[in-house]
Amino acid sequence: MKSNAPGGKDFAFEEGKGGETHQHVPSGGNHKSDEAHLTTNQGIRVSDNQNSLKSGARGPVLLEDFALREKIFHFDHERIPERIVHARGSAAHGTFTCTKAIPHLTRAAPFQEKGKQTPVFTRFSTVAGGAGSVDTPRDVRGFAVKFYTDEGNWDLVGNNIPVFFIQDAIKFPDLIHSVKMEANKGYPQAASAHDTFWDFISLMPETLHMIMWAMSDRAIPRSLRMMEGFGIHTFRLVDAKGKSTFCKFHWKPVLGMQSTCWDEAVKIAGADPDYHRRDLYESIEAGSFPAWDLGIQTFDEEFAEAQPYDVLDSTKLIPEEDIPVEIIGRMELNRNPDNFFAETEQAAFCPGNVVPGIDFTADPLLQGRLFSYLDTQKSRLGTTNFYQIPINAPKCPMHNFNRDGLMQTQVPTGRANYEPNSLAEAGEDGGPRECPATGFASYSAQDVGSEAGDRLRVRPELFADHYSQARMFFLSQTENERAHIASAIAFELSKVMLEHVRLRVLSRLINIDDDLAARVADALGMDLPEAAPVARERVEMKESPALSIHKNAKDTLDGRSVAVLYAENSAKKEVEDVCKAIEDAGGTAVKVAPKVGITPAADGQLAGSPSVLFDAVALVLTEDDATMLCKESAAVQFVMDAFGHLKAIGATDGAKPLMDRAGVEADDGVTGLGGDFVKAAAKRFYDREPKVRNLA
Ligand code: HDE
Repeated sequence: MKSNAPGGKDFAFEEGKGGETHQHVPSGGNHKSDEAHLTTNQGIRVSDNQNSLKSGARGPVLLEDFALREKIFHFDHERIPERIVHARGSAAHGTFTCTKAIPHLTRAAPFQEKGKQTPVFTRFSTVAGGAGSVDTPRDVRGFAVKFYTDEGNWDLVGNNIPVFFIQDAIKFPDLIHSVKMEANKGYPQAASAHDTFWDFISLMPETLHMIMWAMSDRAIPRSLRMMEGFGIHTFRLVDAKGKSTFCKFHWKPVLGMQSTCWDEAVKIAGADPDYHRRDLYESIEAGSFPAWDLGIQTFDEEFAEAQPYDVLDSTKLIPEEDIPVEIIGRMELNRNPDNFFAETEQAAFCPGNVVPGIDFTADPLLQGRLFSYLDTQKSRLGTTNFYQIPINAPKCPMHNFNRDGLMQTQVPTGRANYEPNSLAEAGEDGGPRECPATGFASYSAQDVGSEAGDRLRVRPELFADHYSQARMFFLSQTENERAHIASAIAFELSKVMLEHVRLRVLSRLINIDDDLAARVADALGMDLPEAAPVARERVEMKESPALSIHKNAKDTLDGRSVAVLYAENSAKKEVEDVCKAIEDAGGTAVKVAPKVGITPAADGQLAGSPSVLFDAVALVLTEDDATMLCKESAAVQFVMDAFGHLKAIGATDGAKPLMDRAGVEADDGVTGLGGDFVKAAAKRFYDREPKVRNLA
């Protein structure tokens, strides 16, 4: 009998009973506990989970089969609407530990004592793609943290870029409509390189600062563990006496920042669409817990008033060189969700969830978000009771008189469902009661520069400066990083079929930097148009080295993985030695060979393990094997890509034919297999870039 089940048993037929008309009782009742019994949702034990109930062996299926009906009915309704943005995401549980108490700034529970721990749940996401899209498109990444504090849930719902595209929430639906797949075509998926996005961008110059970031390497991170996070808006910290301090939140990755090359990101999308999700999951399973330091930039009204930008404008940042980031804690993600749907998918983040000690400002983007997230959860999760889903429920006591509603899972007892009441059943004082002394009290003063006034649909004056910070960002990058921005814009615009849109973008780029505009125009083969008129003159801002990834890169093998390519004739010891050296230096060695079953056994087969999935490669090959692999395109591409993506290549002498075939040229990143290689593997070789890419 043909087998289709683990252990060689075919569950659809009962063996030894000689005929398909018999009902089958699977696995022979050897389960002891009640939990082992498969039941319906009503708790009725299921006798056969392989065959529906039929009238005769070949007869019609009977409608009375409630086990079948229930199973299919439930399956049919398994999906819920995906998030309108940030649909594709990966999350983990963890702990936030306060490393520097700041009670002088805020009474927020997580920051009261050094060493204080607060559980968190953190979800990372791409923005534009659907839930099933790939992990590595050019896109902003969401960075949302739910702190289950002693005084309620605080959601810090940020991104990996410190500024946003728009200044006012009223433009958000327009922005998202423009970037999502085009309304008539249903494509492109998870890509900003198309007409409608750039049409919108070119008509809305306030987007240009963030465009510089989105076209930079920030938007193609190597790993979720290697990117920064930002709360973006200016928030308020409020101390126990009610004193308020403005605050911007920052997350700094302990592994350092790192990005991929664009060509690499594109290839990863095919080789492993789950690249970031897998990396997050596997690192936690391996006990190598991703971590970020939480930092704050704090300032007062006097500072705010003195800046050439408005601190309530989410398209502007505060340079770290002006207000240094003060580290106050560390978040470690140390537990994967048990169930993706129940936790990651149902997690409902709301920027409106703040706790005593944290408050909002009048940033018009933030204010709009306060409505949107609550509203969207109702649409996604179907009920106002979504806060009762375990991942969303606070871990501190929660009592109120909100009642009933769809999918109510709590069973409040007694008659007292209003406040005040004087029924003894609800506690001696008829509680729960409001708590003026310790409850959340909104900060009462106005924000800097804002005054009660006429009802106007206008923006503050400084919001009209769209170019100063875009220029500051561009000029703060290294030469290579600037070239990446120019090529990314040229690439995106090359996918824009409307010439007038391309021209309009170019006319705006001139206002950021002449050289940038000229490079993009040249890459497109277009003439530069006149500069677009500006709403407000640019001011020259100092460069901010903190904005560059390359200037702040950390050379480390921590969290990085190195492929060791070998073949049938490779010396086993050489393979094992290089793997050990990599592991000793804190990296992960992954053995790759044309055949997985050779000795030592490989972790991955060459064709399915391209070098784009690794941070560096070691080639442990004999000359014969290397010559044989010259005829294997996967092997040639493996080496060519490692070189083209600026990775270290450590090689035996025998690997030379393959390296020659792949066009590898000597440089500091091309080494033997000793200590030099392990050192080189901890970084990328940007000096090599002009050899493999046009940086003009
Ligand atoms: Fe969001 N955003 N957003 N956003 N956003 C959502 O809420 C919205 C904005 C961000 O992992 C939605 O639960 C508006 C800025 C993240 O579940 C929705 C505006 C920042 C996530 C929504 C913004 C973000 C979302 C969709 C302009 C960075 C994923 C699903 C006023 C500070 C959270 C959902 C997760 C998700 C609305 C702008 C970050 C529709 C109206 C600025 C990380 O409510």
